[in-house]
Formats: sequence, C-alpha cells, structure tokens
Amino acid sequence: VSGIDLHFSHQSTFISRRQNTSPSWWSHGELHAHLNGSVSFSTIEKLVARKPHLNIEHGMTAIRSGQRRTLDECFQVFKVIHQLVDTEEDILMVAKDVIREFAADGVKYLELRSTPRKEKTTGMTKRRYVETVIEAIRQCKNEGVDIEVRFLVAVDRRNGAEVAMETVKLAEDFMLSTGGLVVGLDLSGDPMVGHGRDLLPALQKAKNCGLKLSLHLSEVPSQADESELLLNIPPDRIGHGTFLHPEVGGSQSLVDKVRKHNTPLELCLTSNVKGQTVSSYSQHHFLYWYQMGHPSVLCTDDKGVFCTDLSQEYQLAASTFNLSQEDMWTLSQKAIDCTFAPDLQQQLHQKWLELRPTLF
Ligand code: 6MZ
Repeated sequence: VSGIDLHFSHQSTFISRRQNTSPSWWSHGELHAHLNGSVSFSTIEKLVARKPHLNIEHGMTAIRSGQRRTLDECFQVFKVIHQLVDTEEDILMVAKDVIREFAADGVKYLELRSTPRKEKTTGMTKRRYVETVIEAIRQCKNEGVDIEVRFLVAVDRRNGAEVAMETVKLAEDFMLSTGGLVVGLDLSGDPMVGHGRDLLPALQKAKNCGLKLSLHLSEVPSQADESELLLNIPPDRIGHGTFLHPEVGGSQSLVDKVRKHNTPLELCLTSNVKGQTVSSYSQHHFLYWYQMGHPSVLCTDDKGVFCTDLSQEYQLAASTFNLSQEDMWTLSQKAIDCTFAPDLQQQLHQKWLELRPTLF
C-alpha cells in the first residue's frame, strides 16, 4: 500500500469516527506546535479579509489531504502566512484562535512556540510580539478556556548567532517576568540553512539560565554532524529526529546519546509525510522509538499548514501501528512527564485519570 493510499484510508476512518464522537479522549497534551503553522482555515479567512490587497488564497497557506510538498516548499508557505500575520492585532487573534481550537480538540495542556518577529511596516517589535502571545494566553485563561498553555520562544536558525543570542535574552526576560508562562527555547527553521555549531553559545546560555531546550534535530539526512554537537548540550526534548537512527543514515552513536539522556522525541506524523521527509505513515520513525520504549510524544507541528489536529494524529498512529486504545492512553499519559511545566505535572496526571474512559 502506498503512502497516499494509506493516507486516504486513514483520513476516511478519521472523518467517520469524528462525525459521531466528541474529540478523541487520549490526545490531551500537545508539546510541538508552531503558532503561525497552526493557523486554521477560518482564521486565515479572517486575516485575508483584513488584507485583501495581498491576494492570498487558502491554497497558498495549507497542504491538503493527499497533497505533498518538499520541505523547502513548506517553508515558502510559512512566508505567506507571515505576510498575513504582521500586526499585534493579528498575533492576538491568531494565538487566541489557535488556543481555543486546541482546547476544542480536547487538548488540556499546550506548549506553543513562535519566533518573535519585528515588522518595520507595522511597528511591531519582537518584545511586543511575545507580550501579545502572553496576552492571548492570559485572555483565554480569563475567558475560562479549558486548557493550560505555556510558551517557548523560538530561534529561527537562518537568522544566525547574534539574533539567536538576542532571542535567548528576550526569552530569559519573559521567563522571569511572566510567572512561568515562558518555559523554554525552541530551535527551528529551515534545516537546510545555517549550522547549529554557530548557535551553540546561545543555546548553552539558554540552558544555563533555566530555559528548557527543545531542538529540531536531524530533520533532514545531512544533519548528523550537527546533531552530534547539539546532543552534547544536551537538549531537554528533540523535535522530529527523523534521521537519527542508523537505518535512515543516522548512527548508533546518535541513538546512544539520545538514550543516555532519555531525551523525549516530539513526533509529527502528518507533517513528516506531507513534507516528504518520511515516505509514508507506516515508515514513520515513531515505530523505531516506540518499540524501544523511548519517550515519544505525538504532536501536530503545524496543524493549519498540514490540515490536521492532535486527535487525528493519535488516530493515525493507532491505526497505522495497530495500537490499542489503552496503548494510546498510556502514550498520552507519558507525555505529561515530558512537559516543560513540572509544577503542573501532578495536576495533569490527576486530570488525565479523571478523563480516562472506563473502556479498558
Ligand atoms: C522546522 C519549522 C517547521 O514561529 O512564525 N517551523 N521549523 N521544521 C518544521 N517542520 C515542518 N514548521 C514550522 O511559526 C512558523 C515557523 O516555525 C518554524 C519555521 O521557522 C517557521 O517559519 P512561527 O510561529
């Protein structure tokens, strides 16, 4: 069965199940979600209405069911979305919509990440960018949206060492001033651009000042050297890690490092299949790490761009790898121990138990 066939059959399973049920009861923790990649169709419509002169259509901001793009093309999509999201008002609306949508999907704990952007034309500064995301988190809390949200400030690797260091300083300031809403630093961006070696001092500084580190590692095959270097820090979690293991051109030494520190992996099935770094759902490296018993957390990456949500990702993993409802439940529960909010973990465990269905 080809990846595309698999994809369609999963899609229809997912749709028929979703029509009859409330959100899936196991997908409660989302740890890898890029804000601007998570913008839904309805929010894009509102943004397009604010900026009709840009002539942007939804086909330019999302990769639909059955479609594939190269990773490079995915990064072009983010540039289009960034054009649509360039004021404080936009950020506030986008962040609130994204938080509400995750909550509506049944997510109880969300770690959002985003790259602070300065926009000369609108006067938005990086500091105001982060403040606005924090404001969105606070407003959702005050409005009673049933979800705990934490924020990771993202470093876009293409911007180099100096910007990375500035971003770490910004993240540190917000970690101290937001009473724990900013919990960490993300390293992301086009993996074909720049080298992690140049960013080591900034990442090390982030770690030393108490920010948790989630680093995109080995998202493409050519990153083995960089991953060796970055795994020595070591990070607190790994984004994707698609090409870490020897079967796909990584190495045993990389796997050993990940296992030595028991570093959890954030795994995003649909993103990797649609971005063509993984050939089909059944070939996803989820299985490699899951069978090893290594902490692996299912995530969406960019739910807007890849047209997915967390309950769909759990359904896809369950049907692709033939996992039982109880397996999925356990997977979701284990994600709690991988969060960057140790203060919430006990409360989240309690909540998960309350939500646990009596099916098994
Ligand atoms: C690497 C990614 C990514 O930060 O503007 N981003 N980086 N790999 C991926 N896999 C597909 N998906 C998203 O959200 C968009 C930004 O997140 C990063 C990229 O830097 C992208 O520009 P924010 O909220």
